[in-house]
Amino acid sequence: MAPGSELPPQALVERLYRSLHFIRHAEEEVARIYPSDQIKSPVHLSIGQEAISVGVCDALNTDDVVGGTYRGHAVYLAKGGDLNAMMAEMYGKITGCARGKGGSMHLVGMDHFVLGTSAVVATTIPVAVGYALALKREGKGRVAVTFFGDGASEEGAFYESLNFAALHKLPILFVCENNGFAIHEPLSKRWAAHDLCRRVEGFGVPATRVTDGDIFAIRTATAATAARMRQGNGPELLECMTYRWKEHVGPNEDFNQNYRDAAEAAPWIAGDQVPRLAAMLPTQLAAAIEADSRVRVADAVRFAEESPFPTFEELHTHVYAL
Ligand SMILES: Cc1ncc(C[n+]2csc(CCOP(=O)(O)OP(=O)(O)O)c2C)c(N)n1
Repeated sequence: MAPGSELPPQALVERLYRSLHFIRHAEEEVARIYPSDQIKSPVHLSIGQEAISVGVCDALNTDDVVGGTYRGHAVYLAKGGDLNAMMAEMYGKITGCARGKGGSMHLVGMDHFVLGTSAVVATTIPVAVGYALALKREGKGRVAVTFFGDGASEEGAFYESLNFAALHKLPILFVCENNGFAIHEPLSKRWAAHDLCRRVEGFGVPATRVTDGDIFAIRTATAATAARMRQGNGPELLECMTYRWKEHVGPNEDFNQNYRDAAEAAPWIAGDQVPRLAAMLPTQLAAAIEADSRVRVADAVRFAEESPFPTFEELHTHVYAL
């Protein structure tokens, strides 16, 4: 928030904090449980990046559509995806959102308009663009949002999607979660030109950058862009600078891996939106929200533990859609 700007209303802070804390705590529990080998799939944690999903999804309508990536826990939950089904999916249980066949990287929740996610970088971008085409034809003013990383923005599928969406004025918001790394490769070794927004504007797609992870700025930018898209103005891009706190895949820190160091993370940790929002709320209210998250996450872990594995016959079901 700009200095001197008005404090946001408490109801908004409360809603954002409820979602942020819930997602942070759910992923911290995933990280804690992971070494026990009960979670049967690799996990790409969003810890440190959650404010993007929460800020964007809070500005959307319930029936707007979002698509994410293998680092998709935060988007899935921020849009209202069911934590029980997500946790069970990671445990490989039949009650999982993909019937235990997809794991952490293949979350789906169409009850809440969450498109399926995928392990293959950038592949979900054109899928969301296709959905945006359907929404435009439907004509009810709904919008689609596709979340992806800076690495995905290097793929041809991204540029083809931008061009197609711009040409057909599709109601899709491209949200780049720019955490500066594709696995261990920093942007400095990958991009000749560092201004993603300018590159995207060359396709006729207006672009906005949020540099500091401010959840209110992300939400405000999304609300403005969604309003323009609902009026038929075509796609836009939001580039959110952010930082991944954990290793690329797995529950640990990796500042000893010689590709980045903890000093780089320090300003992002200092600007963490979770304690920032907690400090804006009355202490008792923040504590009640945190207690509620803990109960919901503990319930989901129990649900996953107690659910059965798929039977052998399940191997042959839901493999192809005919
Ligand atoms: C098409 C494709 N190429 C390469 C990979 C291997 N790979 C997995 S994650 C990843 C990095 C992607 O980085 P980014 O898009 O910035 O997302 P982040 O992991 O930082 O969220 C790569 C190269 C893949 N899964 N799919």
